[in-house]
Amino acid sequence: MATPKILPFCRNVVKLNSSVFARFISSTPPAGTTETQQEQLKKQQARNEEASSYTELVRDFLDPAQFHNAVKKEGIDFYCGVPDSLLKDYCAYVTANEAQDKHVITANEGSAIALASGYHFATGKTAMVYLQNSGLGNIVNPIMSLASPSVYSVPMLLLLGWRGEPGKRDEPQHVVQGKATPGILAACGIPFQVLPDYIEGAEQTLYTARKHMEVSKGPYCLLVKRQTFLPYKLPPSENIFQSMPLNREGSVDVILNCLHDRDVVVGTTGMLSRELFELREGRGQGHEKDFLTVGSMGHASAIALGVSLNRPRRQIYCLDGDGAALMHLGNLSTVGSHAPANFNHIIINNGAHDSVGGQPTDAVNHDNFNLCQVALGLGYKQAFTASTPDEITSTIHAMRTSDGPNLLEIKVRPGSRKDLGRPTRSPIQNKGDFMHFLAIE
Ligand SMILES: Cc1ncc(C[n+]2csc(CCOP(=O)(O)OP(=O)(O)O)c2C)c(N)n1
Ligand SMILES: [Mg+2]
Repeated sequence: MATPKILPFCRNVVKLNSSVFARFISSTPPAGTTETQQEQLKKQQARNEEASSYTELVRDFLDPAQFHNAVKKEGIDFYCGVPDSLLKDYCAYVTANEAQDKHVITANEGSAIALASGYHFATGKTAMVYLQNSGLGNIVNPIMSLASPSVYSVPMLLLLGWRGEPGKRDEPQHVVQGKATPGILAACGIPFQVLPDYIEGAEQTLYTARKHMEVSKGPYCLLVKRQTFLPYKLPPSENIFQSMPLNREGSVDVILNCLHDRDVVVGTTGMLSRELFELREGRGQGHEKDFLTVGSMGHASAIALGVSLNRPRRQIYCLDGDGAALMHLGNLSTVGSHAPANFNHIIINNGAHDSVGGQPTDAVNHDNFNLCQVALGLGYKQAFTASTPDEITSTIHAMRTSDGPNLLEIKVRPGSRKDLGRPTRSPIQNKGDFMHFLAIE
């Protein structure tokens, strides 16, 4: 583990803080921020002003543009990874400002490590891989057996969103992962330090990272705490998803109208499961029919497969996301080859990682991207697409009356309610309720 180097300018920290303070309190919110973000920023500016000469109480933020320039100065000019909500402003900046051949959003984090390795083999240069710490599990194998200094020795800068950082409120799965994060990095032999939230500190840290990678010729990681970056909002992209009649929550509402009492639902990671939970509340229903896959992104379909193979008389509906389905696309092959007749895979496709900031997935290339062909090619019996309430309703009825596995891709527009809550039942309670429900013959 790297011990952070004492910064030469630490002695000037008060001077620095006051200059940052002056810059921050006098600045107008950056372009591209939403109204809520602007309000939050104004509140923070007011708090900073109240801090007055207690400059140590002033909160700093990293400007994504300044940070990106600093990254480039260290010779890094290729970026890949899977988006994260803590990194969303930086990811949005990279998505909006980097050329397509310099920035690749990969299907999963492990693939980003491999892609960064290929980039290094071809150019001799160092890439950045960004990811949420939930994705650490996905990178362990390619880090240990590909990038490690003792194997192929590939330098790469990991930018890791630290969900569940000790001392911060977060969901149970993130608390578990957050606590384990430094230990996992250490066990993988990856040196790391926290990314400072002010530009001079960030520059120094990037310099340290580069020097370290020059010597070790292996990965180096910067841990990003929540609210490190100033807001940066992705400019709206023009694609067919924007014009779809329903958003994700609207489509889940229509699906619920089509389900029967004993039908089983497995919801994917992110906002879909939160919306599913709230829709049930709104209907005055319990939550026992729904397994909410709060973590384990991409694995909802395998969970649903495990249920469907062992509860053949129940209809199983896996409500998946495009990003999640792509993350572990191999699951579709396993479903196709085991072919349970009661398996219904509904992929709510908004062409984006909507839950973590709306960065595009490969599904956004709707002209040459076809989930139905993939599913049929892997052994699903039927595959449909729909976008209106009527199409969804008639397709779900058709799926019910014929043997699966079935795939329904619902094209929706990105976006969610601003007041979306979080499930009030814990994962353990959810599991208990769900198992009771599955036990009913
Ligand atoms: C392994 C892993 N990587 C990244 C994340 C962070 N994450 C949570 S939801 C999500 C986006 C999911 O996109 P999609 O499946 O298309 O659903 P949408 O949010 O668009 O409804 C991401 C990247 C995670 N939870 N786990
Ligand atoms: Mg999506």
